Amino acid sequence: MRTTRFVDQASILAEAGRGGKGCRSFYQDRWTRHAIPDGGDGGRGGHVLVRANPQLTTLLDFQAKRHFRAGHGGNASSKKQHGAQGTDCRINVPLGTLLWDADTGELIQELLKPGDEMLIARGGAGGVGNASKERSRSTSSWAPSRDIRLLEPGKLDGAAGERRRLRLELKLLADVGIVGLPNAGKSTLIAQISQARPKIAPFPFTTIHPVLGAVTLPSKNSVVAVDVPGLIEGAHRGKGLGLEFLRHIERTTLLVHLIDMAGADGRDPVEDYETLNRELKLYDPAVAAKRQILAANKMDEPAAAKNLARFKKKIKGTVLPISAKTGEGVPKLLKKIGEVIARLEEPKQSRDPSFPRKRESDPRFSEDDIGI
Ligand SMILES: Nc1nc2c(ncn2[C@@H]2O[C@H](COP(=O)(O)OP(=O)(O)OP(=O)(O)O)[C@@H](O)[C@H]2O)c(=O)[nH]1
Ligand SMILES: [Mg+2]
Repeated sequence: MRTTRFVDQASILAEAGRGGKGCRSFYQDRWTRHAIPDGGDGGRGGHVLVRANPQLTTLLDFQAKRHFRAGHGGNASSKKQHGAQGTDCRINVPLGTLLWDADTGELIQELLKPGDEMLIARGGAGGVGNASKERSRSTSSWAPSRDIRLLEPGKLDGAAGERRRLRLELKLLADVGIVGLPNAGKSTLIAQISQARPKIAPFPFTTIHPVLGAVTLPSKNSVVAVDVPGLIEGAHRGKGLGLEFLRHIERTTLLVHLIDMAGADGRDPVEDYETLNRELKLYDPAVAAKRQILAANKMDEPAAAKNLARFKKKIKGTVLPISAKTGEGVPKLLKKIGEVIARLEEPKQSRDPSFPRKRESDPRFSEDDIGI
């Protein structure tokens, strides 16, 4: 599903429900005339939970709704009738969402698998009714008049529910990140290999947010690719669309580095290649050290063959010539992606989730496919 707007950060307030009031009531025993406590307990307040929902791909909904409240617990009544439990509130977020405590700045949890659920604000306990006091005493030493005096009135009230301010951050879960300068043909490639239909146009910054696509490999395995907006020289200083969307390639297993080999608008493919790697490094050395498959795009253009020969002389490593437009060379690229993924795949959980951008280097990095 394609959303019209992509949002990958949000702030929300979660308020769990208050516990219901316990009841203090007595009935008089018909024969002994003793007053017997029969007040029920208050119901627990509802919890607020966050759940990973694979149907979602953006945090857009949290621009409209930011305040989430669970239901309060019901009050108890006589005849040992307990109050109803407050309704839990479930917040659905896309896979790959990180939950941060907005007050302490601590990472609470990453939600990576469908159905992963995390309790973020606990509902208050229900108040204790006086019948519950009766249960804790031995029946033989039970004395009704003393019991009335001993019952602490404070305990009848339900406890307040937790209240928490959270920051949500989405880092898409994808296996393959397609990176390159603007106009390199990234969107053309993802449209060629998946059902994704991003906008394609002969000018830079056509893609303004990441686009996911499911790709079937020759081995029949399916992987998820992400097309991220193009980077330009100075992106780390906020030029162009900046590095804002690079968080979405942090979890990928490998990168397909696409180079416009036709050198449109007088661009030099070698320079383009170096610029992109430099910007990746300035963003996060661990991202720059990710395994890359180099693909020389636009090989259907007349100038491409000469440029490729020059490129190969300067940059060591394998370069796969392709045309994202005609599909030429694309099956070979998919085969290569399959081979590399099979070797590198591992659970997509960052090893140090509290400091996702402070990883020093990635030991999966090897030099045989790339030139850095
Ligand atoms: N001749 C030729 N043109 C291509 C090829 N791949 C892409 N193009 C053209 O290059 C232009 C840019 O393609 P896009 O796919 O939009 O490029 P992009 O890398 O997604 O660009 P941004 O979203 O701006 O970063 C379009 O006019 C495409 O038709 C190719 O293999 N051969
Ligand atoms: Mg694009």
